[in-house]
Amino acid sequence: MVLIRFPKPWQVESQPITSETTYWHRRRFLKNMIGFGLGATTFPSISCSRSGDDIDPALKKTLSQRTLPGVKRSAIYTGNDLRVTPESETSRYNNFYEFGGTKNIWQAAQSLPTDSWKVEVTGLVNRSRTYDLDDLTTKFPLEERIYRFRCVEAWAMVVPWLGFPMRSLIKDVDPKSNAKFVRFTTFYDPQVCPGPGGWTDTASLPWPYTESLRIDEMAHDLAFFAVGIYGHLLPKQHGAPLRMVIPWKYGFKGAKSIVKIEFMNFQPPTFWNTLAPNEYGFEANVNPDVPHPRWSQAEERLLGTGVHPAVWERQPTLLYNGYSEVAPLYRS
Ligand SMILES: Nc1nc2c(c(=O)[nH]1)N[C@H]1C(S)=C(S)[C@@H](COP(=O)(O)O)O[C@H]1N2
Ligand SMILES: [Mo]
Repeated sequence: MVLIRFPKPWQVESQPITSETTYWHRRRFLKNMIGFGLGATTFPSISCSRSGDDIDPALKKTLSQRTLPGVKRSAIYTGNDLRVTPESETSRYNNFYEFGGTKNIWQAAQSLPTDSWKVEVTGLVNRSRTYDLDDLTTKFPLEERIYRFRCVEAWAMVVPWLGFPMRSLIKDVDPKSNAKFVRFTTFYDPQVCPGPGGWTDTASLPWPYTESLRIDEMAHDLAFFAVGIYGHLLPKQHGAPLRMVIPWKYGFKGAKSIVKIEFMNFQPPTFWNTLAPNEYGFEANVNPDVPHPRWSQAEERLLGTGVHPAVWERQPTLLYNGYSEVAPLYRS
């Protein structure tokens, strides 16, 4: 038997491969790792404005110019005690495997076709709905919420999302009493989505990317659908036009570019949980005391706070990512 040593997540992240994908290296594609050099991504230092900070023109082109005027700031999720991560950092350090296996997918994601977007809501509901782009920004009262965000790979950020609480949608579709879980499905078209590339046969992955919540988790006030970020509509790399934001769970629970929402009476299989159930549990609540099988979760690194991910500032991870108000959901 061959023992393989895996790098710590911050070492992994200096390569154009995420720790989530290293599962596949170990399984079948170890050979491919050798060919991967360091990414060409640069990490300029932080600046402090909420938006429009030193964003280079190529990046700026990917950011929606459409602002959402009149959106009120949440009185509760104000981020007053938080330092917002600059948009120039968050909009080019992304996980979106449909468009590549590196963090540097912001350009590749621009091929996502968002023009006549529809989101179908079906399953165990009394009122099935199909929302179009316009519905998503006009049907539910929008608000801005500043949330902490924590990836399972131990990097973290603070982001001002624009959107609406998931419970507004629940109310609109009126679930039946036997609905217990909800499945969220991401756009997928093999013609448009090259997949992670390099390290696996993309066709063998369980596309489309799906995630799921218990219906009581979805009904919690914190559970949010984002249609915008930093005052404007979501750019494609962040999962336009609609993505999930579940701030007390690891980032992979938040599916991007949602096309379908189904209310169900069983827990459905999901993308990462199917690939590696011991690494990406269904519940996936942020917890400093439960290490990932390949690294500790005790600390997190703040995106963009240094010239390279290896030197980003560290801080202790908080239980439920600091959102302790969700604890009653997990008392049996
Ligand atoms: N469809 C889809 N959604 C996804 C992912 C993905 O690869 N595909 N990655 C997840 C992971 S692991 C993280 S950390 C967040 C990253 O969101 P961001 O790129 O907007 O920061 O998106 C999540 N949603
Ligand atoms: Mo993640």
